[in-house]
Amino acid sequence: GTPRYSLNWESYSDLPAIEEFLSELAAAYPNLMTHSVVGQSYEGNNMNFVKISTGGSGKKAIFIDGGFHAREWISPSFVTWVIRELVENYAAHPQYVDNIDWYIMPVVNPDGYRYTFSANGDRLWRKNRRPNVDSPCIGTDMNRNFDFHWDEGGSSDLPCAETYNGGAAFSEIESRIIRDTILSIANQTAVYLTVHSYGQYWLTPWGYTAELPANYDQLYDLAVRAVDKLTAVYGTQYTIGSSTNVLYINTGPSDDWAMGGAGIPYAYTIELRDSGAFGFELPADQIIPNNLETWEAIKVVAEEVMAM
Ligand code: ING
Ligand code: ZN
Repeated sequence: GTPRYSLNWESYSDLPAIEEFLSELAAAYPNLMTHSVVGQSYEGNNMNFVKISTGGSGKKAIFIDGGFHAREWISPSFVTWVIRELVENYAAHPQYVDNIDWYIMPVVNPDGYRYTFSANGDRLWRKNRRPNVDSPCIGTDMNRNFDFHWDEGGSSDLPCAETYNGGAAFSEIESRIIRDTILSIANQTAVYLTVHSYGQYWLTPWGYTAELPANYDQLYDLAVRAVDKLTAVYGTQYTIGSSTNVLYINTGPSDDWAMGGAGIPYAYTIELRDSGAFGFELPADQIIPNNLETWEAIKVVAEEVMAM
């Protein structure tokens, strides 16, 4: 039938359309989904938070965020797809919501995201939008702003840099809201997923060292099984490994903090399509294929959490 809301995943949606989708879906499915606002960004945009649950206590949880980097439009587009799949398509696979609580923040850098949609903005903006003191340059890289081995390499102390670390850990209101939201459910959460683009990587911690986490074998094994199901859909190839070993040293990213700071057992950074042909400007006709294949991987993660 005709969707009640404005998202159709045939094009990319700005924050107001995403918020309308969240409100209308939560209103239509109050027994499955709650939508709340857990704070405001620097510019006063909402930090949206979704809980998908059938209630009860003692369930494990999966936390997912999207939109850390403004220009990575496929990220919120995929994360909203996961919400729709769990809620509107609940009856097709009720076990994922009956047995797991899902906590989801689809757009954690709303100021940056809106800036990439603005006629006066910049489609390729990465950081948030808070002006820096004593600098003409705006913004901090929120994925270098988390307090676990913060500023130990692979980030910049220069406000004009794309990987500016903010000058202090958790200097940014958006980072602090993400932190506090995760900490409020951390003891329940088995897996932290942060969704970026591009490159087709399924990354584990650590970013601060080439050494591997103590549970790397389990992290890697689950990633292999998830990516196998992803690849089976259209043949899309992903590279799996720790972010230092696959990409580069980086300190202050959210996945390192989720494991090392918040104590969540499994954390991954997923870098969605593509492998560079279009990069951040992934054509809209790839949204649905990207989302269909990546949802297969999420189901593997959910099955694993159900078996924990
Ligand atoms: N890439 C990530 C970045 O923040 C990354 C790479 C992955 C860093 C995992 C840290 C941890 O630089 C993109 N595309 O943002
Ligand atoms: Zn990113």
